[in-house]
Amino acid sequence: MKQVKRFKGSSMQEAIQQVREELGPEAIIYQTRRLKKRGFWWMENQGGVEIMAGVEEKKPEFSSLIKEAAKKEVPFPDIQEEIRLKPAQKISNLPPNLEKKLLQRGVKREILLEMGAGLAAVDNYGLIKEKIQTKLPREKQIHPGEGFPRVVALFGPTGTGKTTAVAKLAGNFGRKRGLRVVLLNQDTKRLGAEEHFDMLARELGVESETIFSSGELTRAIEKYFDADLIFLDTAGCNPLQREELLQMKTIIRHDFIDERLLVLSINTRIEDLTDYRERFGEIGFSGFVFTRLDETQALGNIFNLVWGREESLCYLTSGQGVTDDIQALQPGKLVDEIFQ
Ligand SMILES: Nc1nc2c(ncn2[C@@H]2O[C@H](COP(=O)(O)OP(=O)(O)OP(=O)(O)O)[C@@H](O)[C@H]2O)c(=O)[nH]1
Ligand SMILES: [Mg+2]
Repeated sequence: MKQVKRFKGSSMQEAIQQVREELGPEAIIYQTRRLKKRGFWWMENQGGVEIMAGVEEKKPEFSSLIKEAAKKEVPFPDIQEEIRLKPAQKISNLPPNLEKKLLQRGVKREILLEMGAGLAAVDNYGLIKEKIQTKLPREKQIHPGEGFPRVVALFGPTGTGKTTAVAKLAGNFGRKRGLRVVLLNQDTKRLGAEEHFDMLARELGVESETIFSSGELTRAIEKYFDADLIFLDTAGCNPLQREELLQMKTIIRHDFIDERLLVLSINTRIEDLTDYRERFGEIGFSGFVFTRLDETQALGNIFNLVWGREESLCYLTSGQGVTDDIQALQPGKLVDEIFQ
């Protein structure tokens, strides 16, 4: 350890000798300095020397450290035990196992808090399920018009499965239930969209038409006034482009449209999904179609998007097939699925 010593009035030789007497013959002199005589005579500073000296601490040899360590048996910490003993970082009032499952399925923390808020400590799983269900949309189907066709438009970001969902709905109401269904297509933007649409309609055995303006939409709806259902497929819309959103609004807000369904692919980042919901919300919609349920475990995104909201229609698709894999959301089943 180094230390600095001052020797007033001493010569350098005297001071070094004194250091060696104090610290022993192995003392190392690191630095020396002569102190100048300064100040007035009554001040004590009479010059001298300042020495920085010290004795090197002997470090034990590395090999002896190892030998020493080998003598002591120090067990590794039991990590599993630590994890188990860590205080549970619970977020909500929900039972810990259920909360863990919901988190794993992607339910957001704020929704968990709300889910837990209405629960009592004595609630069993049955009661919890019932309470959660009340905040989800009730099972509701698109119903055909009476005397007039019911017009249902699907819209949303590009590639989310709008055309596929329109075909699935047409297949369900047309071929399966024997209703008169007409398909309208507003997508003239994407290459081959019209041909693809016509081909789907032929395959499903329903009439179809492409429209280029809201005036044409009016005329088409009037033309098929005796149909039960008209499904309108729209071009993919980037909600971050204000212009595109406004153009979509002029079509979607058409007076003759009864239901406006926002089509979202459920395996999208929840931040983007929430953002889309808000941006397309400016246009206004009455329900959702969530697609690609077959490609994700993150059913929690459905909870995140519909929890406590008013839109009541909600369809789920789970495959590329055009005639199957679409059903109305059944809140009981969704909760069962997520509780499993
Ligand atoms: N796995 C799976 N694939 C789907 C589902 N729905 C649609 N797809 C597929 O997603 C792709 C895009 O589907 P489209 O129906 O063309 O999507 P879109 O929203 O009409 O696309 P744009 O008109 O270009 O905006 C196709 O390959 C579909 O087969 C689904 O529920 N599950
Ligand atoms: Mg399409």
